[in-house]
Amino acid sequence: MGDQPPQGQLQHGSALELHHAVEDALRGGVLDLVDDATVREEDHGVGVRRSDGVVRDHDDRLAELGHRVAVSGSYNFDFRKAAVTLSMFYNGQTGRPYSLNFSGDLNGDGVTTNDLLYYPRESEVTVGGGFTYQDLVNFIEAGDCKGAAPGSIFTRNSCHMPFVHSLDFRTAVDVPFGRFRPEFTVDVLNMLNLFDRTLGQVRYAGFNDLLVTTATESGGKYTYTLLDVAKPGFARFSRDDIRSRWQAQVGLRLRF
Ligand SMILES: [Ca+2]
Repeated sequence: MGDQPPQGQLQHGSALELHHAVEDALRGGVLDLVDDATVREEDHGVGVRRSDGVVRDHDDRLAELGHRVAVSGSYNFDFRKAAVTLSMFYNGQTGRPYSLNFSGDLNGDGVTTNDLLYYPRESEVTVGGGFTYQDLVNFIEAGDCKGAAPGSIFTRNSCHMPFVHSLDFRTAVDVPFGRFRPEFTVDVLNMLNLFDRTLGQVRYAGFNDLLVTTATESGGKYTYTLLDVAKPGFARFSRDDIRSRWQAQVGLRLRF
C-alpha cells in the first residue's frame, strides 16, 4: 500500500469549520461571557483509488471538494424584557471544477462537446477572427487550471470556478406579551452583496465545461476560431442570478 490512500479515500484539499458561540448575559451589572470555539480540519480531495490500484486523479475531479471554511456564531443578550439573538453563518468554498473543451468533434466519437482542449504552442496555431495567440493564452491563464502548459491537452475538470463566499445573518427578538411570546425575526441571506454588489456572486460554467474554440488543421498547423466565452471582454461564466443577490425576510412567530 505504501503511501497510497486506501481505495475510495480522497486525497487532497481541506475543510475548516469554526463554530463560535458567545453568550453575553447582563445580570445585575455582572457580565457573564461564555466563549466556546472549536476548529476542525479534515482532508478531502481529488482522485479515487480503483480496485486495480490506479489512482484516477483525472476523471474524478468532479468529486473534488477542494477547500471549505464554515464559520457560525451567535450572540444572545437581553434588552429590557426582550431576549435578542444575533446569529451569522459564513461559508466559503472552492468553486466547482470544470473543463476547457473544443467546440466540435475532433476525436470523431460523434459528440461535439466532450473533446478536451489542446493548449497549442504559438508556432502550432493561427488564431483567426482578428484575435491573437495572446488572447487565447490570456483566457486560459485566467482560468485557474492545474497543469495548463502549451503543448499539452487539458485534464478533465482541472480548472476551478471562483471561490464562493456567502454570509447569512439573522436577528430574533423574543418579547413576552401577555400570555403570548411573539418572536420577531429578520433574516438576511448573502449579506455581503447588500454592502457591495460585486461580492456574494455565484458564477458557474454550464454543464461543467467551457467550449473555447473550434479548430481546423491544415498542413500540421491548427486554426483556432475562438467562441465568445474566450474572446477578450466577454464573460467567462454564467451568473446564478438568485444566489448572487441579497435577500431578506421578516417573520413573526406566536407561541401560546
Ligand atoms: Ca468528441
